[in-house]
Amino acid sequence: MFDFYQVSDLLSPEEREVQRAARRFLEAEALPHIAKWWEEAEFPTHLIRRFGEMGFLGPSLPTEYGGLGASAATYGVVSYELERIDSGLRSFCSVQSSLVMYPIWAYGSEEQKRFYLPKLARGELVGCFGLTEADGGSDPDSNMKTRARRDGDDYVLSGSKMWITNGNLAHIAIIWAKDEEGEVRGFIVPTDSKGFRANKIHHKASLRASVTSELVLEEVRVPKSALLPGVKGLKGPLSCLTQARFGIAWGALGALEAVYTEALEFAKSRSTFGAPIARRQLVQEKLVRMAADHTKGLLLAWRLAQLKDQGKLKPAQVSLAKRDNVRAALNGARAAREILGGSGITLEYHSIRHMLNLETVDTYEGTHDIHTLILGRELTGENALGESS
Ligand code: TGC
Ligand code: FAD
Repeated sequence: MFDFYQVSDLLSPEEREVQRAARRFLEAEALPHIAKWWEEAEFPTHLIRRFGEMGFLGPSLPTEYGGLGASAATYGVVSYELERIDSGLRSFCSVQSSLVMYPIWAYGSEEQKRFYLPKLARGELVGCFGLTEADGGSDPDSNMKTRARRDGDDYVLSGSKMWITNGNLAHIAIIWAKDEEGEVRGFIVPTDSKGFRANKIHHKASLRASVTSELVLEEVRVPKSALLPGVKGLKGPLSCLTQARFGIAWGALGALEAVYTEALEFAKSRSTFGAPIARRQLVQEKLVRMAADHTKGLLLAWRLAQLKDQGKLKPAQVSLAKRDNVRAALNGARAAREILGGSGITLEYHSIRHMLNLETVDTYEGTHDIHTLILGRELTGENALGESS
């Protein structure tokens, strides 16, 4: 494991053991097959229950609801190990843990928590999170056309969602819609409801080992007990994004470790002009940049986990870590691909797969530039996002 500043010494023995166990499991069960799954645009559904057994699904939630009551860093190291194999595996677990289990835990009724959370933790049920719509995901408030109309004891949902991870795998969808007062509300919608349709998005050149879908809701009727009663307004979905972005800040570094170690090994064994390319200053500069970014990113992620456990975490701090760690991983993957030369364009090596995946990771959960503007607003008090924000 690459850990230049021994950040793992800052983890508890339990956190280190979770990380070791996750690495052992994923190296045995996923690493040998990931290139094939990615090439064939296949998500390994047979691993979902195994992820549950390993405690990858909602580890931070209390044990009474099926979680492990684990620390923030535990969720972090699990995300790291998953994304060290592929961003698509981390995405599956991010959505299930942070975007489906978290809102049910934070905003659900006791009945909803007891019914859904243990099944989601075991991987018996899969969820997805529908916030983004086709007209501009960066501004989910102004662009939200999905509506929830009250009709007696029911709500009737109409609209569509775009780019939804796990959409075609999910048994339930957390759908964010505006009610008749124009307030954003969250609903737990069974995907076998009449009028609900998921259309798989094909021809992706990124995150291919992950299912991405369009969701269509045509007058989908759900009982009022499907409403998440504990939150109103955009802060509902945005608070879920804070949880997921925290995991991504760790996860991206797993991908960066994978491409760095691959490029380092290649550079040591590849000789041109009478010496290994690892002896060349231009190659060393790229490797040093990757190692430095990984080291700084890990310290950032670890400190963020402490702040999270202490209840002091600010969303803008998460924006900084998501923005910088993902861009560092993307730049590292591009450099690793370059060090590998022609070999770097094939799926025999991992770097180009990580590089292409990280293009999505740089875009979802708030694009790089949106996080820049969130941080700019935090630092200056001036809003450069635009008129409606
Ligand atoms: P703004 O005025 O900033 O905020 C509205 C209310 O929300 C609160 N808030 C937050 N709360 C918790 N966590 C956060 N990160 C929060 N950010 C804001 C805020 O305090 C306010 O509360 P209140 O009580 O005053 O009402 O709203 P805005 O319209 O100006 O928002 C702008 C912006 C840019 C921050 C927001 O729209 C944004 O984050 N846009 C990016 C959208 C995004 O990230 N979408 C991701 C969709 S899900 C996804 O990509 C899943 S990929 C999963 C995978 O496969 O891994
Ligand atoms: P837009 O918002 O249209 O942005 C286009 C470009 O304009 C970007 O470069 C952006 O940075 C820039 N831009 C936008 N506004 C500004 C501004 N004010 N100033 C400067 N530049 C600006 N969403 C979900 O709800 N659930 C999911 O599970 C989910 N999974 C996803 C999986 C994949 C594979 C992908 C690709 C996306 C997923 N998303 C999901 C959606 C994702 O969150 C959005 O793609 C993202 O928020 C950006 O929205 P957009 O694609 O509509 O781009």
